[in-house]
Amino acid sequence: MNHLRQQAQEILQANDRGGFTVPTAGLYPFQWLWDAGFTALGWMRFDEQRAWRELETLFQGQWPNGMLPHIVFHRPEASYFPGPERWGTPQASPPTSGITQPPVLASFVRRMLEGARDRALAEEKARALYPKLLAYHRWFKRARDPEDTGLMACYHPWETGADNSPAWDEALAQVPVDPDLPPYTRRDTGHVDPSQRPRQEEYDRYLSLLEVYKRDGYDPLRLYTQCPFRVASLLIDCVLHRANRDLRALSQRFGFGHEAEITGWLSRSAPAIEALWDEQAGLYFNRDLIQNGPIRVGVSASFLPLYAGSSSPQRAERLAQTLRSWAQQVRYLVPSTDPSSPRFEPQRYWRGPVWAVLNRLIAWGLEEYGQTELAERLRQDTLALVRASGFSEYYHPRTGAGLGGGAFSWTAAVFLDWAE
Ligand code: 2M8
Repeated sequence: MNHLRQQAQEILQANDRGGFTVPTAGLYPFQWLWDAGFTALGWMRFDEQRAWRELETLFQGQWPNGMLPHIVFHRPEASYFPGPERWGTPQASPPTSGITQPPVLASFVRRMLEGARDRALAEEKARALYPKLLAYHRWFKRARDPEDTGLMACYHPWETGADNSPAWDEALAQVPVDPDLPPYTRRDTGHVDPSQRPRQEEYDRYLSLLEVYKRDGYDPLRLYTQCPFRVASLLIDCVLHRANRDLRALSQRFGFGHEAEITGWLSRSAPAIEALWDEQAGLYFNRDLIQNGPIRVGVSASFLPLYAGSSSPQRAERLAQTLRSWAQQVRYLVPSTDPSSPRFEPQRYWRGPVWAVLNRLIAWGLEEYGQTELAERLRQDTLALVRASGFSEYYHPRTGAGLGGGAFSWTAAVFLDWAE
């Protein structure tokens, strides 16, 4: 295992661009929000100073309204599309995208603080990050849940982190392809076999949504009623619920005094997440906010209420049963889509492959509900995939083949954080 640890460290070092870590060279040459969070957990295992720096650099891209964008374009790079020109956001220095991503950061800052060897450094860094995290979470509540429903509106499949998940098929199909869509050339399929990437009709709609944002001046409240793609995503809502619990703990620890405000948010999000439960399916479903109904396809995020901590022990037990039934159909957990779904595609990105980061989040949840055997199974499966196929972006749940980009930062980071 030691040589793999060594290799994982070397991947982070090779992907380091001076203060930020690219997910992988070529395919993703900038800093991504939730990748930065996982990557910081990996850096913590061998260079704590550098781990904190990852997050500080990410927050250089925070918008004045508190929004933390999903990509920070620290310096120009032609190997990725869409770059800053296509996003056309008001944010210039550094340029950024105009949407967010699963807000793992407050939880990871707390975790980094609690596991730090250099306590003084960790206290100083976490205390300094706290107001920025609070501004980000306040933005979520204000901009994405103005009616106080407890669920956040997401405006793009990219925001959910699980871009081409079959959960978004119908909602995305309702997005009209812009008749004046400026021509573009995809770069992703030049790096990765197209059979492992989203389809062209999805990309046309991903890009059409950018034209909507630009026309609407990136006004979040206008988009709240006008955006042709609006979903409540378990990845955003469960990660945010957990992050708010951790933000509240940080507020208390440092004496910032925001506990009552954060408790108010939590008292709305917990029942709203639980309302996504489907008794017959034995898991949670995402929700289409335009059609106002559940999206009935099981995905790996369907287990995340365990990570949020909103589930009852009974529901947690039922979720564990559902996960065991998935395990009958694949060799490696957790496939990103229910393997019995007709939409399951075991090699295509978020439509079937296993992702180390999802395994990590789900396992945290399982552990907290006392499902230690299943949590250990997820850990062992993740380590086995790395041993068999290296540090890939994602893996085939039946063959274990490595898919997507290689020498991948968040896979290396999860390995460093999780291997003994
Ligand atoms: C993938 O998404 C980007 C867009 O954000 C892309 O395909 O261009 C997703 O897997 C996302 O969750 C991840 O953060 C990003 C970088 O690893 O790649």
